[in-house]
Amino acid sequence: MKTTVDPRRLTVLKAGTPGSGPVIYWMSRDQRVSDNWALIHAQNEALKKGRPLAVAFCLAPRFGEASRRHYDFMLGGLREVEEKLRRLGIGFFLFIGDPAVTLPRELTKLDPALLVCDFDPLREKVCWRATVSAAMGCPVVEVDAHNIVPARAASPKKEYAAATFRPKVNRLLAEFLLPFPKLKKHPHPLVTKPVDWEAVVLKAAPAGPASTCIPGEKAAWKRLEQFLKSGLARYGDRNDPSADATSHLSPYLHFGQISAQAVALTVRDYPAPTAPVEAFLEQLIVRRELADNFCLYEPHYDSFDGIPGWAQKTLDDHRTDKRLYLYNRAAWEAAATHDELWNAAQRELVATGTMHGYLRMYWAKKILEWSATPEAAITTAVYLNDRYALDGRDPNGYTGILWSIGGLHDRPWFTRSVFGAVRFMGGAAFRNKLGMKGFVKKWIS
Ligand code: FO1
Repeated sequence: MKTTVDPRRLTVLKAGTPGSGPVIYWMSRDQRVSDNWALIHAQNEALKKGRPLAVAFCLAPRFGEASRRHYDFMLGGLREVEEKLRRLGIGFFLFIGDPAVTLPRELTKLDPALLVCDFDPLREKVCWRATVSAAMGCPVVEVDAHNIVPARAASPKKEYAAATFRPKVNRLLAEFLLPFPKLKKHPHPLVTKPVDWEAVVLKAAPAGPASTCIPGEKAAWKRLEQFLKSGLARYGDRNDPSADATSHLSPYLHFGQISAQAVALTVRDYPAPTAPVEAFLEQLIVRRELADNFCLYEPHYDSFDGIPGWAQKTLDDHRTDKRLYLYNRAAWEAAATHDELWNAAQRELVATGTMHGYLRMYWAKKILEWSATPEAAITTAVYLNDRYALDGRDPNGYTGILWSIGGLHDRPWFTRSVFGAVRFMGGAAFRNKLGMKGFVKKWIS
């Protein structure tokens, strides 16, 4: 069993001079104790140096459009992290404030021997890591704990489609899709003050509706077991929103409460027909890692400038086409359109923080069809997804929206009004799905 972390997962952010204190893992994207390469690497280094080990999480009171439900879900998972770490003799610090300011101040006090951070291609995180590593005196190493094939190893450049990316990932899969080493009880225990979670929620979490999904590693694995038993075999029906054949794992994957690698190993070894297993692994591995590839190499990953050239041109050519309906952000947010299927999807999103994957495409494509410009459509879709979706503010979300509205990772189709050659999706795709009437009735009545 390989216990060291593959060097292709590591990026040195700062050479630095080791301090006299513990090794610290600044946890951010991968908020779990099990199956976490960043934590495994931090423990390996702490054992080598004979030092204590601690995890630090910095709670940013504002993170994009995130609301109460996101903080509830995230903090619920972090409580479990603190408990599991305590049983392993690993410390846990929860800091509150802007990470770029709070972490240098608080971490310097601990004089770390090494600072480990996890990989995240989004610009806020890139900026946090750059500021923190510049401010720290100790060595700083980034570990890609989110992807099975590390993003930087999968490809050195922006890929244009799954077709060009898939072979690069598959070629490396055998070296990376391996079981995780177990964390050890740390021989140099560090006992930290228990976090007063009630105070944290009151002090830091923004207002808004509470979370409806049960958070944390345990709940994530329960969800996976349910999916294996009742959804996986029917994954072929995943595009039928009423079939309920999807995994519902995306909020847990987004907050890193379960490892995609651990999910992939579990699904791959589960006795189920090959076709749905392959289809699920394609989404979990190729599509998800393609989203990180896109956000890592495309700075405009959430705007019109990030979509392919052919799509920018075709949308420009159809900029003056007449829009049969025109809605502004307030109307979209209030689900006050003429289309009751769209309204039902938006109401489900606002009420539960989730929306069925296939409906998401329809939802985004209608925003293109009935917004004044493609730029406004992207801004609206990003805002609504980040504000309400539990798995918003994620590379998957930005890539999904640009796929729907701007043909990202897709190809030109038959030209039509407003869309140009961007793939169209009409209501007919759903009308004949038996469950849709019930879905609309549920959310519109
Ligand atoms: N990461 C942090 O390190 N600190 C935070 O306070 C924080 C808040 C947060 C709220 C909503 C959300 O969707 C994500 C949030 N994240 C936070 C980042 C998250 O851990 C993920 O890394 C990214 O959103 C996905 O790349």
